[in-house]
Amino acid sequence: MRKTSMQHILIGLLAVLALPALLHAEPKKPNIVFILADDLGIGNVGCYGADRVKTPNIDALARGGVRHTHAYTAPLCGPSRALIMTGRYAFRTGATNQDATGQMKPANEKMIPKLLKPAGYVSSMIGKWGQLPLEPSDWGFDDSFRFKGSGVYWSTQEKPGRYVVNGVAKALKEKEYMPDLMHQHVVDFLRSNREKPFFLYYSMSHVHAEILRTPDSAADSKDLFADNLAYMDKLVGKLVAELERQKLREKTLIVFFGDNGTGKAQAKTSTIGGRALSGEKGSMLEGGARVPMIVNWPGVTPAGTVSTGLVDSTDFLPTLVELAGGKLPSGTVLDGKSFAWQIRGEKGAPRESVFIELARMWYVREAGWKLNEKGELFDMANAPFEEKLVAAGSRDESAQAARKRLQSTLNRLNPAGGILDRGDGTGRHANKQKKITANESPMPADALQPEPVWKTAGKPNVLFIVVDDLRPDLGCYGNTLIKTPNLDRLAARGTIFKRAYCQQAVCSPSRTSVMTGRRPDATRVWDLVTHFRTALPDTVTLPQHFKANGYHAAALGKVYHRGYEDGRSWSEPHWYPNGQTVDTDPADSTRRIVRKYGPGVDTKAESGKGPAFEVSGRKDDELPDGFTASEAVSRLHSLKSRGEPFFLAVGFQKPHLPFIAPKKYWDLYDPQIIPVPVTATLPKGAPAFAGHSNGELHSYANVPKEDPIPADFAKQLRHGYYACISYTDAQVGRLLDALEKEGLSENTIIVLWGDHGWQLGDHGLWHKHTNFELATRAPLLVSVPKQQRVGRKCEALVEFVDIYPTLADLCGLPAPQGLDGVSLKSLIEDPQGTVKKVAISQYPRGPKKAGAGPVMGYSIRNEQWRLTVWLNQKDGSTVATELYDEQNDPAETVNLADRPGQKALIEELSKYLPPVARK
Ligand SMILES: [Ca+2]
Ligand SMILES: [Ca+2]
Repeated sequence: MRKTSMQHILIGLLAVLALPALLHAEPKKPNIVFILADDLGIGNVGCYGADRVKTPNIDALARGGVRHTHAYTAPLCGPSRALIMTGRYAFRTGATNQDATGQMKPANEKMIPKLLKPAGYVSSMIGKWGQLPLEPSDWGFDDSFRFKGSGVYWSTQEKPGRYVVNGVAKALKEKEYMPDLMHQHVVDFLRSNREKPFFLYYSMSHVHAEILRTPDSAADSKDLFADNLAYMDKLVGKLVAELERQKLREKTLIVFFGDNGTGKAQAKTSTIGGRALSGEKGSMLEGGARVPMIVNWPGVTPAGTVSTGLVDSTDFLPTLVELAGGKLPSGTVLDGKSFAWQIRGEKGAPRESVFIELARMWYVREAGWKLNEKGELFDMANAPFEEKLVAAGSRDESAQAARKRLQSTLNRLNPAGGILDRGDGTGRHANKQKKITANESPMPADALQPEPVWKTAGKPNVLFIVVDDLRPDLGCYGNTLIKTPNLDRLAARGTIFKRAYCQQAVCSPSRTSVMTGRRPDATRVWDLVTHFRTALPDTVTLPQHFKANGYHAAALGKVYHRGYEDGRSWSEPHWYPNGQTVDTDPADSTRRIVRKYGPGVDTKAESGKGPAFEVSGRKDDELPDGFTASEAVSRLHSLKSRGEPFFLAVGFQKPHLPFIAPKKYWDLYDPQIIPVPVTATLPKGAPAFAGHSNGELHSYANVPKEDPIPADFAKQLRHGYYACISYTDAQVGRLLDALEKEGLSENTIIVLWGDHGWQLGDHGLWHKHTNFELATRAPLLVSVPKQQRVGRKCEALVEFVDIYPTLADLCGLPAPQGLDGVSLKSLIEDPQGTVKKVAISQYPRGPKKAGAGPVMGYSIRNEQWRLTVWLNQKDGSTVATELYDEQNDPAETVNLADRPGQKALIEELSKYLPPVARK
């Protein structure tokens, strides 16, 4: 029957009237119920096409809301939950593995409930809380019911079913089913908070192993896993029914999410359309990270839609905070991107890629491709069932374009520049047998070792290796592209000082500082033309101190800056790979030099007049560092038979310019996957003289004369730098092999350091010569025979002036007077400790560059900040100030010194400024 025109008018009028009313009725702040299922993959949910099971209640949520097909999170419980709760990636929070999540602190991280509280929300955490640290209340939850461990169901399980309700510890009684107790607490919470907006984080036991019978299981059940899925689904249904009963359903947003993919035991049989997924829980494959996700807010989310857009579990925090009308934390990097627009049924753009990290593995995934930390590209067209590795040299244009896009995303995120995993590489609990207490490092207990060498009789030898211009681009420092198996081998038997800083980022001042244990202002070596004996004629150098205490001290290759050798340091003339031996008159500080020549290799190509790089056709030993390694191997053999302890210093020249390495080391790298700098300009607001004009690089014959260095040439330089590091790594490997062969490993301390950092086009700069983080931070590895904690990364701030007192301490030599550093022995014993509050570096600039002065830039680095103050060396006045937030801006893109509110911080850090050194 045709409607009358009056009916039409009425309907139209009602619609007009109803529209604002509806808008008004629409709750501004939804209640939020976040259901997190444990180890539930997409192959376990009916509406995702799961073959094995029916999940009618979850499917009903999908029918009434949005089902997401491409939602991702970390493939293990703890790291995944950290992402959800903080909205930040693991390399920022440190939550890289199941134990490391425990290191997050409320001072550094804000979780969702804390951000919802100012918007008037009351929050409850019900269920599994592991492996998040502290109590839920420490992170902003007002109410909590938490159980210990995972997969807790019955009191008969091996692990006791303890749980804590708002601080009161309880034990699961016989016949009590933990999921039912949790549901009851959910009901209680809803009933008592129905008037306020609330956030309920419902972290289910299901369906984490151990898979046991449920209260509904038939006595002869053939598929307990299906029973558990059905019970979980039933609990979801009961929760929805309770919301309806409380008349809360229309005002409540439900998010249903899985914390990681299906566990290994169930993965093969959790098929979709008869096919198993690629990978499972804990893997870096689709089956690890791709999880079910349904969002349902009646009347708001467009019902029955399927979204194929990417969602990253860091997105929940900004999304929920936006919906709640809360405020996001400032001064911290959030990785999540709000999809609140999608929940409201509005237009918006989904994120372009997701980032997944576990242990030291990671990948970035976009719609059709994924690229991992090893530079492997996968075609994901047949995901989640198949992931096809694309050959490294593939000329397929879309693959090449994808590689470029994804690599640039990885470069921007720069996970290797953040907090790196210190676990065993699996991301799992490091040692299940070992009980971890709050004060203990959650690291594996090393095998019981005998007493460290410094506690035993006899003097250990010292192998002292210095590598020229080596920045911490090493595997053991978290660079996943570089191939440094031997340096990593050394690191695995020692301590990795992750935050070691040189005192001045150029050869002679830095080396002099290490060898004398004094800062550049004491040695007055700030350049390449001054000998430290000028200012400190009688100083006792590090090897000299060892020599005086019964050691045989010898030097091979570049240890001091070339031409500034020191005869008093060594027991024999200083050997160089070009066949020269150099001795200076030990009684005479004017450096009268005695030179002798023996057989050597040609080092002419090393001068600044040849090309900046060369793919060399020579063998390892036909280049200087290989020749030096051979000499060192034969010296170790002869030193062993001397019957006195030795201090053998070995200096390697590469990766100093020019980048000459045998071809096989170049062949280790596809130049396309070597990262480009995060930033190619000076920090915003930095004085121009904080940088330089790349003079050292331009001194090589084939280098374009203008800055910036063209991209293709820069790529070759970076390739050459990597090739040279791997070449030097191989030479270090020969020394380690020789120590073993000679039976010296058990009584030789090994120290390896790079003399300063290096800029590989970062800030538009090449080489060193600045006060920036990349120039001042350098590798420092110390290995002591029988040290108890090996392979540990020590995050404590240390300085190169500490090397001298450390070695003296480790070898039981008397502590020399007047050194500027401190012993790091305590950090070798306990890498979690600290020895100093700041590390200080410096760099001078002449009056021409600085425009006033000359000036000395002193750079103070503490845990988070780098303050650099440039002082006029004539009158001590401040010429410029730089302040960088190394935590939130590790690439140093913005000088914050002039920002309001930094005055107190600058004053605090300025307390560590030394008096300016007058020229
Ligand atoms: Ca899990
Ligand atoms: Ca150097």
